[in-house]
Amino acid sequence: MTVDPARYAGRLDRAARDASPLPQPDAGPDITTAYQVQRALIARRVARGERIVGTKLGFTSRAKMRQMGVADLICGVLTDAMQLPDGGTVELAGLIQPRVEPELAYLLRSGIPAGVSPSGLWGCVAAVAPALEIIDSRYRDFRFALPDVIADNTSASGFVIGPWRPPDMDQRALGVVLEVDGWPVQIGSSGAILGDPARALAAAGRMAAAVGVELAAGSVLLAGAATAAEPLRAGSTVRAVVEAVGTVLLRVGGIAG
Ligand code: OOG
Ligand code: MG
Repeated sequence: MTVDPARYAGRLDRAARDASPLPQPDAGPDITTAYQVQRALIARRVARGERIVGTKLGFTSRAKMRQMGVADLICGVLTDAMQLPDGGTVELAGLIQPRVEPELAYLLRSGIPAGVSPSGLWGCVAAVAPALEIIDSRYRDFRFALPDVIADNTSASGFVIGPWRPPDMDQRALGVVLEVDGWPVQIGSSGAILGDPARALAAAGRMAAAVGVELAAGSVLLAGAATAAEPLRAGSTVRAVVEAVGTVLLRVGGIAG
């Protein structure tokens, strides 16, 4: 199937705005075309006044690959309209099938050069914070092949960042807990992120160069979920706790049912 990136982006954009999912494409785009669709999708948001504030990686942990049935790193774009304040409330109306996952966020001091040395890597990072990502596939039932989810801006929908702090702790094996209403529902380790989140930073440098995404100074990088994602439920409170890094909180609007 030949895919017209602008038309495909228009369909994905409308699906998100109408909160009405698309059926799985019979034969989606190839990976290169999928990133063109993603760029066209972001261009529509920018044309509406949204500002690009960061980049996200997806499928950096086995837990996520297993949950979604795919096995390759992907990257997407974050805009200011997707960000919620720490402790803020997300409304479910307007979303299709939102899920939440615990992440580490990095504040970039500079771009990450492709092939940067491990010691040079941390020089590109100003701060680290606990984060929650809200994902919401525009494909029915969260079912897609890899190019489809790339086109859909890697299911990006929202994100919350906790307090920033200097990235001076050893980040290879920090406990990560996703809590809903005080109960731990997913437990993992920062080591689940490619064995060491530093590898996610290096991968972001490589991927950004390969797919033409800019890792700007002052922008945010979400390194990818350390655990599987959980459905967002009305009236609940979600918290991510990352050992030695901190906690971040999200409230879900509506009444628990
Ligand atoms: C794609 C997004 C993956 C992550 O952290 O691995 C992602 C999806 O699960 O629909 O954001
Ligand atoms: Mg994620």
